[in-house]
This record gives sequence, structure tokens and C-alpha cells, in this order.
Amino acid sequence: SRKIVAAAAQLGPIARTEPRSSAVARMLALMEEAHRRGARLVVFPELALTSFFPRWLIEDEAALDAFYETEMPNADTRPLFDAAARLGIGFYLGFAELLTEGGVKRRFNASILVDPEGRIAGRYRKVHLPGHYHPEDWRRFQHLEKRYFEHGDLGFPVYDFMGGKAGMCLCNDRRWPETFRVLALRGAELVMLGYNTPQHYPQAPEHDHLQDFHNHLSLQAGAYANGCWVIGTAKAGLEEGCELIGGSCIVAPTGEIVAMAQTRGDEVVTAEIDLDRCSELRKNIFNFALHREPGDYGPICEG
Ligand code: CDT
Repeated sequence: SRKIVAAAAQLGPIARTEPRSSAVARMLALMEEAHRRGARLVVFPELALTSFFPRWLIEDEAALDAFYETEMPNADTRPLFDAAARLGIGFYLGFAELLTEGGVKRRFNASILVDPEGRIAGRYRKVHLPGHYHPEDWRRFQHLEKRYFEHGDLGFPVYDFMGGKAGMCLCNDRRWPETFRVLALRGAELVMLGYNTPQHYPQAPEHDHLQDFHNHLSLQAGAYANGCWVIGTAKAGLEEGCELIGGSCIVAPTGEIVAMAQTRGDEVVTAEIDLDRCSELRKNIFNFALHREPGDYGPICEG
């Protein structure tokens, strides 16, 4: 069958001092709840194992490194992989990745896809890094993703996963239509993403009341214009004094939200997703082969 019960497993805030073991225990509880509801796939947030550390300038290298994973799975995350295999549930997980290549450290805002046997089935490294490189004194919270992460070097890969084709992205990527379009052109029927989105947008505070709207606008437009399912999962709530939006949801290829979180805490939302429904769009209004006009889209690929 091409029907899967899927879950967005929203996390409430993670304190700066909260150990990974605690975050993982919370995620395991959400996975168990998703399993009770029949889910076979769970989507966790971006940087799900720690507090959203790009909000702080961290100059001590060891203190910064402590927010990254150098291997996956590792001792802290192994229980998630074991639970996946035990429960027969695949999952998406966002985390900070640290590699050392030729003595040089490389840092990515990353996600993985783990199959229901507990094996890594796909990887992604965030392409659209928001924020700034240099700390800015006028901000209450920094947004130093450009300092702490390299531009993702994997592009937007699509993986054969649980009987369909699945792609990933991370937070700010969802605001860019190109993200969904490239994934859909590669056949993605399901796009999974995690996000950490502050309620307050310092450069344009007049948009603060629009943060939930812009989140759903992006997810729903991405789903509809590409005829794919989208699962977006927040890290939400008041994290170290910074309020993060919630609104984790599952969006059908029609652009309709079919399940949505009601809180800004740890919460599971589930829905049955039928991958065959993508054809309602992809064989009709968004039949790419029949109706796309790439010859007129040149500026999209110019720098
Ligand atoms: N994590 C992430 O990408 N957050 C951004 C915040 C706004 S830009 C400073 C987002 O697009 O939601």
C-alpha cells in the first residue's frame, strides 16, 4: 500500500544545559505515542538534540563543538535508532554535524532519514542558511547560522523510502520555492523538514504577528505547487528566553493542512498520507512534462 500513517513530533523548548539524553528521552516518548496511533514515520525538528545555539556567540571552540554530533548514530542517539527498528518506524532527525577532513573541521546544519529497520537511508545538509556571520550588538538574540554552518554540499537529494520518493530540507529552505521544485522535479512525493522559527523577527518586527502565517503559507504553497506531501515539525515555545513558533503540521498535495499541533510543547500530530494522491496534481494542473516552461525560467538559475 502507498498509505502511511505519519507523525510530526513537535518538541517544546530545550534548555542550553539540557543533556542530549533528556532530549532523546522526550523524542522516544513521542515516538511511542506515534506508534500507538499507528504511525510508521516520525518527523522531528531541526537541531532537535540541543537548544538552538546559533542565537548565541560562542567563541570557545570546545564549547561550540559540544553542540555538534561527530558520528551518527552515537551513544546519545542510538536509542532512537533502536526504537525505530523495534517499533518499525522510520524517522527524520535534524542535528548539527561536525566532520574533520584532512585536519579541517566542517560544520553543517544537517538531517538524516532513518528507515524502519533503524538504518540511515538519506542525508541532507541545509542549503539556505539564514541570519548573519558577525555578531550584531543591537540584537537580543543572534542568528549566527552563517557563522556556525557551511552551505550544504549535497544539493537536494531524493531517496527511495518506504514505498515512495522522499526529500528533506531544513527550516529557512521552506521559504524558497526552488527547494520544493527541485525536490519535486526529482520525483519527491513527500518532503520532510524541521524548523526553529522565532516569533520575533528583529529586522521587520511588524511581521511578528505573521510568523505562523508565513510558515504555513510556505509549507502549503510548496505542497500544492509541486503536488507533494509536506511534513513540517517545529521546535517550539519559550527556549532560553526566545519564543519559537509551533504550528507543526502535515500538508496534503492539495495544500490543505490535514493535521496541526495545538500547543507549543512536546506534541505528536498524525495523519494518514496516501502517496498516490500526488498524482491528483502531478497528472493534472502541475503535470510538469506537459505544462512547465523551463525555457522562460532562465533568471532562476543565474547568480
Ligand atoms: N532556523 C531557521 O532557519 N530559522 C529562520 C529564522 C528566520 S531568519 C533569521 C526561518 O526561516 O524560520
